[in-house]
Amino acid sequence: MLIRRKYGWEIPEALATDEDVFLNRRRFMTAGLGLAAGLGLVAGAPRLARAALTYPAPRNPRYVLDRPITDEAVNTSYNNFYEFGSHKRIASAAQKLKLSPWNIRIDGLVEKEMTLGFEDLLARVSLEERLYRHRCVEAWAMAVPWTGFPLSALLDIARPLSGARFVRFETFKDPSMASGQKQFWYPWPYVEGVTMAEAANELAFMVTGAYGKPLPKQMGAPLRLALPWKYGFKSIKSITRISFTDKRPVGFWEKIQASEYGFWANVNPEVPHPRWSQATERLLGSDKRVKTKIYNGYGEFVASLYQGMEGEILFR
Ligand SMILES: Nc1nc2c(c(=O)[nH]1)N[C@H]1C(S)=C(S)[C@@H](COP(=O)(O)O)O[C@H]1N2
Ligand SMILES: [Mo]
Repeated sequence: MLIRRKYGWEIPEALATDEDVFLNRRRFMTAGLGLAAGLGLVAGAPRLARAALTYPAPRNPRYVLDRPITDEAVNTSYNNFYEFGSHKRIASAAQKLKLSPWNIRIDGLVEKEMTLGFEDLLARVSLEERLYRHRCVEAWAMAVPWTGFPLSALLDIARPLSGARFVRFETFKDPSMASGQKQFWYPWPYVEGVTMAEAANELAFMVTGAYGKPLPKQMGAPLRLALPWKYGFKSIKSITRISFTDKRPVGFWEKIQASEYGFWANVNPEVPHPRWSQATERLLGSDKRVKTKIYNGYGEFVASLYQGMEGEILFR
C-alpha cells in the first residue's frame, strides 16, 4: 500500500536515496567543486557546479512501479516525436535537434513575462528522480526513471495571475532542423495544455533527464512534460514556450482529430479509442500485455481533480 506523505520529497536526502548513491553523490559534488576551483572557475562555480552535478539526482521513493523499468536501449530507440518523422525509429533523425542555446518563454497571464535560458531554469529548481509509468494512447506502455522537478516549482517561478485557468505548452518549430515539420498538413508547432489544478498536482513533472542522465534528444531534450495519468501524447517534448491563459488550449492531436484525442485524455481501460480497445497495454521491449488501470494506476493522486466533471469527455 502506498502511504501518502504530503511532501514525500521533503525527507532528508540520506533517507530518500540508498546510502550508496547518496555517498557517491557527495563525493562527486566535492570532486566537481575541487575541479572547478583548480580551473580557476570559482567565481562562476555555483552555476557551473549546479549544472554539472545534477545527475544522478536522488530518487524520490514516493512513486513506485508495478512492473520492471523499461530497458534503456529499447526506450531510446522506440519513440513518438513527429517533428522527426511519423514512425518510431526517429532517434537518429532527432540528433539534429540543437540544444544550445535553449530558451523558454514564459508568457500570458503572469506577473511578468520572461525568457529563461534552460541552464538558468535548472539553477532555480532542484532535481529528483521518479519512477513513472507511461501509457501511450496506441496501447503500449513503458516505465521510466525520469529526472526533473515538479511542474508546481515552475508555477512558483512563473507567478501566474489569478485569471489564469490553463497552462499551454509549445514545442519548437524549425523545419530545417526537424524534417517532420516539412509535412505542412500537420498543425505545427506541437501544443499541449492542462488546467491550473492539473499543473499544480504533485504528479505533473517537468523532465530534464532519464536513466540518471540528461534527456536524450529523441526523448524530448532538454525539457519535456510527464503526466503519467494521461495518455502519452499529453507529455509534450522539447518545450520552448509556456503560456498562462484563460482559454482551453487545443492540442496538436486534438486539432488533427478531436473525436479521437481530446483535451482531458485521462487513461481509462473501459473507454475504447474509436479504433481500438484500451483494456490492455503492451510493455515495450516484450510481448507481454497487462491490464490497463484507470488513471494509469494513479487515481489515488488525481481522481479528485475530476469530481463533479461527469459532463466532460474525460477519457479520450
Ligand atoms: N513535441 C512532441 N511531443 C510528444 C510527441 C510528439 O510527437 N512531439 N509524441 C507524444 C507521444 S504520442 C508519446 S507516447 C510520447 C513518447 O515519448 P517517448 O518517445 O519518450 O517514449 O511523447 C509525446 N510527446
Ligand atoms: Mo503516445
